[in-house]
Amino acid sequence: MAFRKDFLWGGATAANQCEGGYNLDGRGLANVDLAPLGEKRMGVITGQDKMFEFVDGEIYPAKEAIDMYHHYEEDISLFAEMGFKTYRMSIAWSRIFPRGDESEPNEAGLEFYEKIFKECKKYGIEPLVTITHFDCPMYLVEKYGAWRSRELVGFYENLCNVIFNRYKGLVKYWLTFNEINMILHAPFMGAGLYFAPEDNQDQVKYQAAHHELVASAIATKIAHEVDPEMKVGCMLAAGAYYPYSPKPEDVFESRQKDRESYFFIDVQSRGEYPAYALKELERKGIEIKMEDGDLELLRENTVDFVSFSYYSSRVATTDEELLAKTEGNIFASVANPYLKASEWGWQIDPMGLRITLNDIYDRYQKPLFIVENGLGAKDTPNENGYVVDDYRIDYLSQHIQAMKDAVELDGVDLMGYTTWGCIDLVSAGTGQMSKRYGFIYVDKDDEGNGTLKRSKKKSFDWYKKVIATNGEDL
Ligand code: BGP
Repeated sequence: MAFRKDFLWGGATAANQCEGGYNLDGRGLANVDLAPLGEKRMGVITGQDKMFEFVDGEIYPAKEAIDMYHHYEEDISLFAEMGFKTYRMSIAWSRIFPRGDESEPNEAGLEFYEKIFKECKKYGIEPLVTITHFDCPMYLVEKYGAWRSRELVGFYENLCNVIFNRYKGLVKYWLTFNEINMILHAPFMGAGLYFAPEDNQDQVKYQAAHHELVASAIATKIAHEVDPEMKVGCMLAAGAYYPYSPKPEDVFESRQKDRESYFFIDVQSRGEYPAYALKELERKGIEIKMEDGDLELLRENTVDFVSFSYYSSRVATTDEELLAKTEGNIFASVANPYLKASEWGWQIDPMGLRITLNDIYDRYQKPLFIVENGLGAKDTPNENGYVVDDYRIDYLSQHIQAMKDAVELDGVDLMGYTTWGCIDLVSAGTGQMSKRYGFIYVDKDDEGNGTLKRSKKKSFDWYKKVIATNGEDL
């Protein structure tokens, strides 16, 4: 058998993409509620942007999403029916601290997640909780400039103290920041950062990243103090870079691109700023302000496991003409002529997952956890309301086969796999409902119409079988 006996099979979601109930029981607003649709959604935002004159109608997707706020019992029972061993979800910071800088938490927010965790436990499902999945309370964004301010470290520490103590015994696995490297690519969506025209954006991003890295180390420290059973992981938007050609410059560029992402995990998992990063920061004229004790904190509180999302590999080149075609991609990647793409243009590369798993394992030698992977597709229910999603089954089975190869043939230590959007939810990148990943269909369209009724797709029974056979029968 390829996978461990206690392999953590499951699915993943994020609070604002599925919960809805954006203003219920005292929840405050967050950056992810107010990210604009269209091209600015993932991109750079300036301080003058109209999003700061918030109007109720513009809240999206958290306004309703798939209303898991009221459907969680039904949804978790469906996860249990598939045999989930784990459910990756995130807490919305602004449910627990509506402004973010209060000293006392909002009890109603804490109770909501407690109910969810207890519901999971009822079925023997181990929650895997992302502490921040891109979200930052909007009050902290406006008052402090989000993670550009050192004060955020203290507010995050307070959040961690509260949740670790409250959920001790209920939650064992935690992730500190979803796709921490996204701060470089989607600074507002990913970390609440927006810029004034005079800002040196790289300076702001790396300073904010330092604050997140310190906050992540503090979280790891507190978790281990509160309950030595707790395991804390970092989380990377992964996907190995291939050189476009064997030209040495392309090969070097592909390594540089990988390092851009690995930098974060090098700090979180090895405990220090790597030499290449120090040189690069110096070249860019970036000076990171650190406090006494920061380096020691980072060194002494490395993560227990390394988790990542994988959707596709990427391709790097130094060829200016080819590079010009990558503008607008969230990760600058040239199209790979050997791969097909999904209907949303994401290239499909199961072998790339095996390569990525090997790269990361070679680098860190810690247990790995794939916490996002999946196919975003436009599903159309047939006349019986049933979605025959063979394309999704194909995608997932090929990726699970690649995982198996990495474990069985290459010796990678893999602890679990949670597919992204196990129930249809709102897409982070497009803000649309029609980019679906789930085993469970949710009746809602891009205009917000629909009954929110849940129904099983063909992939539901397929995944159930995969879990029941611990990945033997794909
Ligand atoms: C990751 C995010 C998720 C998620 C996923 C799919 O970057 O962590 O929140 O949404 O990508 O992306 P999309 O929703 O744009 O298809």
